[in-house]
Amino acid sequence: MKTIASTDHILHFPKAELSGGQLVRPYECPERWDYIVDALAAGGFSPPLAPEALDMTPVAKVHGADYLQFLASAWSLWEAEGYEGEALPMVVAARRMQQREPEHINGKLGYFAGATETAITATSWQAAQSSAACAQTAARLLSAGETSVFSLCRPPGHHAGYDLFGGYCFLNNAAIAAQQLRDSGASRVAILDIDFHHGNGTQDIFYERNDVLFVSLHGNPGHAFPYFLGYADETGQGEGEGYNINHPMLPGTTYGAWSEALHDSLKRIGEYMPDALVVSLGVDTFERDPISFFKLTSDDFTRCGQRIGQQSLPTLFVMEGGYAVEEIGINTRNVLSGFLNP
Ligand code: 5XA
Ligand code: ZN
Repeated sequence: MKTIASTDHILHFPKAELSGGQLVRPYECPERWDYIVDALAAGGFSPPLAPEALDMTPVAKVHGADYLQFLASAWSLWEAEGYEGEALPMVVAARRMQQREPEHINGKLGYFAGATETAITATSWQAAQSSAACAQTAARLLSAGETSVFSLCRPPGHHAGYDLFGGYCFLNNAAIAAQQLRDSGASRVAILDIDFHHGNGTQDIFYERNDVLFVSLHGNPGHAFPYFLGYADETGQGEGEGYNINHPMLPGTTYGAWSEALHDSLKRIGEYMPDALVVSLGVDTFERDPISFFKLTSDDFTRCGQRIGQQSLPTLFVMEGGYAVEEIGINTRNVLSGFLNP
């Protein structure tokens, strides 16, 4: 299995994340990438390949033009105000307020924010584009005949909606990969999101489409980020009705219950008969993850990978979350090794 990764990931490393009422060192930190690269090398995986240049065509099909313009210009607008810190949203476009993009950067940040913990730095946009390029290159390889590819994306993507950033995400890498696969001839693409957090951005992007099936296993939004999306009764809309499936689960969920949801998800994916599967791979379901509440063990990740491998579908893994940094490498490798040895 080839890995696509960009050293540009280091360009996104905010000093601060707003968490628990404090500015803390971000959980989503560059060492996560290093631990994964090292674990893959130790496991005999081939060295990562750099991505090709990002083609914005599929990006512009899953994100709004105003949003992309905001991401590209946010830092210079912030800097022009003379602010010394990193760009953080401090307001939200709440219920019964205007959904209209303001001119001032503080207004723009609030308008496009899906959450307030995620800072934008001078080089975040470059890192986000390179991360998306990894997913796109991996999708191209899959279309060209590779049976599986791992896209080591950082920053992650599954909370990035059509016109929303947050949850450490700017561009939705999995959605861009799925769109790239569609544009390269796949009739149907399934996205299986096994990150602890609901992939609200991915759901948002494909909610009214039936050419991309979205299935997510995640912490119940009544108890877990992103809090406002991810319930089981969100099933899609219009042509997309029946093509959005959520499996929210409660605190303390272990592999037994989780794997039943995985089994159901893969059954539905099998019935959909996709030409390709994109897996939003987060390992923050791990029992010692600092910001999550599922109880999967490192061995469970191998079982999970094996179960996905049994589908025998062309599969693209896109890295999402996982914050038990010292174990992120082994847990990620276990999923990929399990997949290769189903
Ligand atoms: O999958 N998403 C994450 O791991 C980010 C959660 C951000 C919580 N503030
Ligand atoms: Zn997550």
